[in-house]
Amino acid sequence: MRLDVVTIFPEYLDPLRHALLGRAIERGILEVGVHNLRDWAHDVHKSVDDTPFGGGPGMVMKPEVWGPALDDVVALTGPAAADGVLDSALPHVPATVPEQVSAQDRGEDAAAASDGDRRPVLVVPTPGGAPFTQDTAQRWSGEDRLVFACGRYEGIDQRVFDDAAQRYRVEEVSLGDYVLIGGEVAVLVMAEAVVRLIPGVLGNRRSHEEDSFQDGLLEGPAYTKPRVWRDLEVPAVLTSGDHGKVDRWRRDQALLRTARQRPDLIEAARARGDLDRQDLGVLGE
Ligand code: 6GU
Repeated sequence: MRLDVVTIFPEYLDPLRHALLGRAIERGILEVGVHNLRDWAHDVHKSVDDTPFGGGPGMVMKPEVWGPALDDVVALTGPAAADGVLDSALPHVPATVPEQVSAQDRGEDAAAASDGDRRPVLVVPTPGGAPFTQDTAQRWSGEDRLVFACGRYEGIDQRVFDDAAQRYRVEEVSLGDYVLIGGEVAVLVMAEAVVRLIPGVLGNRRSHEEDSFQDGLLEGPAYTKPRVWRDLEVPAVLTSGDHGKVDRWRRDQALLRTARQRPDLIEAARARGDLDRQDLGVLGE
C-alpha cells in the first residue's frame, strides 16, 4: 500500500516513520509520501488560504493551490515526484516477502474488492465527515493507494472535492464529535488503524481477529503473571486449564464491559441477532 499526505505541516507526520508503521515501511509492505502544500503555492508569500465568500471568521484554503497538488499527488508528478518516500526510523531489518492473502481470505466482499474502480481513495479528515470506524479501517486496508488531504483553518474550498471526484473516490471522515485544529493528528490515527490490518504487518495473524470491535463487542480485561499481586488474585477460571470455560468467561466479560461502556453496541449486536440466549442471560443478571 502507498499512503500520501498533503499538509502544511509535513513534520507533524514524522511519527509515521516509527514503530509498527516504520517496520512496515522497512519491510516493503508500506510506502509513505508526505507533501508540503506550499510547494504548490503561486505567490512569494506561499499563501494557501484566503477570506471566505459570504464573510465570517477564519480563512478558507485556496482551490488554485489544492487542485494542482492533488493532480500531482495522484500522478506522482511535479513537486510530488520529487518528494521522497519516508525512510523508516528503525534500524534495518532484512526484507521479508509478506504472505499473500486474497481479498476473500480477508473476509472482504468479493464484489467490493474487485469492482474495478482503481481510483485512489481521497480521505478528507473533517469533523463534518462520516464516522471513521473499524469497518472503515478494514475496507481501506485492502486499497493500493490512500491520499489524505489535511485542511486547516475553516476548511478547503468545496470545489476542490467536487473536482477531485473525477480522479479520486472522495471520503470525508471524522474521528468523533470534537474539533481538532487540523487533520494531521487524525491522519496518524487512521494510518495506524489501517496499516495494522494489512496482512503481514502484525506478527501474529490472529492478534486482530480478537480485537475490540472486530465482533462488535469491546474486549474484556487481561491478566499475566504473577497469579497474586498486591493481594489481588487473577480470576481462577483463567488458571483452571478449561479452555471452554475460559472462552465463556471472556465472552461474559466482553458483554458486561460493552454493556457498561457502550450500551449502543449491545443494542446493535442484539439487532443483528449476534446475541444468543446465554449472552442475553448474562446481560440480564
Ligand atoms: Cl478527522 N479532522 C479534524 N480536523 N477534526 C476532527 C476530526 C478530523 N475528527 C474529529 N474532529
